[in-house]
Amino acid sequence: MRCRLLALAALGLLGCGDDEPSEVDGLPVVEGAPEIIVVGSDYAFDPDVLHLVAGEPVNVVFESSENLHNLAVPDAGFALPIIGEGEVTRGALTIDEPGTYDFLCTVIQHAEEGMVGTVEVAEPD
Ligand SMILES: [Cu+2]
Repeated sequence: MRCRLLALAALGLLGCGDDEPSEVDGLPVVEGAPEIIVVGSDYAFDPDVLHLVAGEPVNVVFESSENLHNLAVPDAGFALPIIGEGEVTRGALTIDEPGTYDFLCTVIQHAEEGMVGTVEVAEPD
């Protein structure tokens, strides 16, 4: 796609198209850990079940496809920043105890509207 605002884009004033989400500083990531990509929208997560192995980090990559959202696992002390449409943020999530954990969007009323999911943490082999 051609971009008529290339000069402005080059100055960093405007994005050029919407092919690449813009990165927002998140949490530290673990080099080489598997990635789980989760997309937040009004008002759902896709996927809404994340599979981890106890003690093994995954890099959670969270994108917003519309409006302001984040992804938090309160019982793991994990919360990515709230991002806007077309943005992406990431951070490593490690949970040491096998079990089932809730994740949610912490923007007011979003969890109530359906932005909830489950982290399934399996026993290591
Ligand atoms: Cu939300």
